[in-house]
Amino acid sequence: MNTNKTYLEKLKLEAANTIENLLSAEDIETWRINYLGRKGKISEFFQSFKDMKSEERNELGSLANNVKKFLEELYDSKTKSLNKSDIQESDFFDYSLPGTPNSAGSIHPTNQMMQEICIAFNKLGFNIYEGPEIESEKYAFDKLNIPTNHPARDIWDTIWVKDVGDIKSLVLRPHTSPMQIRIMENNEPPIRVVIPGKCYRYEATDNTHEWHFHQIEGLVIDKNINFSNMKSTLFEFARIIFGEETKARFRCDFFPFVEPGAEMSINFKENTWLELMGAGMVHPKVLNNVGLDPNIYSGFAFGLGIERAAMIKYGINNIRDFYANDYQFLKQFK
Ligand code: FA5
Repeated sequence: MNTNKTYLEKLKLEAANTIENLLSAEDIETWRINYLGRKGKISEFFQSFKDMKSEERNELGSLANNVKKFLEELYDSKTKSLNKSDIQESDFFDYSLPGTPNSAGSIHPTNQMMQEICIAFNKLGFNIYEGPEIESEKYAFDKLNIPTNHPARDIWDTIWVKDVGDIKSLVLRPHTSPMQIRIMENNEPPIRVVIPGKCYRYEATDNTHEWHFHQIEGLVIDKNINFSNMKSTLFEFARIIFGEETKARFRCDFFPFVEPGAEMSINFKENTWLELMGAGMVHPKVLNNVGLDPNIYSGFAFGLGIERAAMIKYGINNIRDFYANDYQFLKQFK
């Protein structure tokens, strides 16, 4: 081995040139082992001293120590600059990468169901109306043949709105049926309408009951409308929404504003029946209350739960899922 100064200068130059082009931590470590490691070139150089005269050894030793120190400093500064550029690399934005799409919002499943039901009834010849969520007692109960102190008022656990200026007896509507009256007061038969909207009840929640939920009211008034017209319309609606094979059943029920009254349930999830709506032939007293002659006109009305329809359609067991704002639940309806 050449142990003279020239060799040492060459070694220093070669090491400095090599490290300059290294980019990875692994390559720099290999460089360190190669030049500064226990069996590296600087160590080898020191090993070769043992055969030298002491004068020459002192001189070259001092030179070799300087080179070693120089290479160690090179190594330190290269490692530091590599760490810095690592950070910069991770900060670097690659514009060629595919973007992450923004997660756009979507229509709430209740509103999707509401739209679907409105479209179905629209195809069956119904017009769509909307009405106020705060109602007067007159429309929510009195004109629907439910006078004050009538026990039937207990069916609708009502949330009363107090002290709105001078107007008393306002309620958050417990059902959409007040709109039957408003429509009949303002339109001549034939009438064929549906009215979707939000309802509020002062009642405990469970899997099929919420304290606020949505209904769609339906009303048909004309000459010669009978119970069969109602059944066939509602069966047809059920087939459109839930499929051709849908099983629906009618059972007697009581509502003061219809006679006879019924409830319609739909079969879902292997022999489970869920009540979807109340319905019936509009009561002659209600027709009288809006100035229609029950001897000329007849009609049917119904009020169906929109969340209940979605529960049946999508096999949802708990109505409270609709209001929990759980993203995992909601994103299924995108
Ligand atoms: C009524 O509200 C009547 N106005 C319906 C009606 C209209 C009958 C026209 C006759 C003629 P009921 O309280 O049963 O009836 O409610 C009707 C439907 O709304 C129920 O079948 C159910 O689908 C839904 N519903 C009622 N209460 C709740 C509740 N707390 N949470 C969720 N859905 C409900």
